[in-house]
Amino acid sequence: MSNLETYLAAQNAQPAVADIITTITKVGIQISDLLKRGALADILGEAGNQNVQGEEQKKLDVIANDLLLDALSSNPHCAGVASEELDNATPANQDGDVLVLFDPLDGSSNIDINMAVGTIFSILPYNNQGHPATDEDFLQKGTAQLASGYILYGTSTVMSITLGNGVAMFSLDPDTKAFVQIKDQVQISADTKEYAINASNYRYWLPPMQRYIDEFTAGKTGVRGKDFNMRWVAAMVGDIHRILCRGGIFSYPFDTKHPDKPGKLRLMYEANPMSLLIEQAGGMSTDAVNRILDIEPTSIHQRVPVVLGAKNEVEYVKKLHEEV
Ligand code: AFP
Repeated sequence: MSNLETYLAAQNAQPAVADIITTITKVGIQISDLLKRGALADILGEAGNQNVQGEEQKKLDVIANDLLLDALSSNPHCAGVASEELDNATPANQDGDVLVLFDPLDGSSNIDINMAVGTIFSILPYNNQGHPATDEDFLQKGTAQLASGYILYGTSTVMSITLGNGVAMFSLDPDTKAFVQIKDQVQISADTKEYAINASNYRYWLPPMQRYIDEFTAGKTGVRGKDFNMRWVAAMVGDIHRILCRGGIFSYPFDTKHPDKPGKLRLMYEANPMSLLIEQAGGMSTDAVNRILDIEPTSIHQRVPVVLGAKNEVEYVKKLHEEV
């Protein structure tokens, strides 16, 4: 099995993209080691402050964010970083060729209960060399991404990446600290019997989404004529990894719970990088109607509804929403 470096070389990855991914994996190994020690490394619990989204930060949110920020800022290819945890983008080397966006620790509520969490990243071209990067430089559509991926800290540490030519999966060898390739050209089936959604929000959803899930729960006795299974990791990284491994559909749909927020997930740190992976694996990703990767961002912390995974299911959700 080849390792990450061999894969990046075989893909003819741009030097900047390859170097940035390597930097991110080095931090991923540090985070993975910290998580393994858990309470013994004093990384559990609250940090005692809120992030820009008004969410309580966990100690590990802050640690992971600082590790990534430090490592990427000193990478000469990196012109700037934007993090889910920081109010504004941080400029780095103004002659750098790429911008990096990340959710340092996705699924923070899982940290203290020893469940799966992850790091999500997205790499964009930098088009404003010679000037310090600003928030505006990051406002590029998902289609502009040069690469995206995630590192999942689960029972083992795995990483999925795409450079726009399919999805490859790697597993961290804890002895050699190398990411070893375990899958190439990952593909998602167009149909599925498994769905992921936080159904406690049912009453806040739009009628088409309520109807869609009603059809699932009716199982064999309903219009779909088959039984479905439900899984929810509460860390998007975990749900997307499951879908890349065995298929499925995931949604954090539009809801009226917080009228000022059209969805829970962040376009730039979660929806775009995951949508690129899902599309590259033959799946589909929408906000229920529109392709996520075509959304023109208006702010770096923008939120969007998300419906992604098995192509035929995502098409069906779109049809239900368009019929209304
Ligand atoms: P954090 O970004 O606070 O870690 O939240 C994780 C997440 O954005 C996403 O990874 C999950 O799918 C979703 O939230 C879980 O949301 P619920 O708390 O509503 O289950």
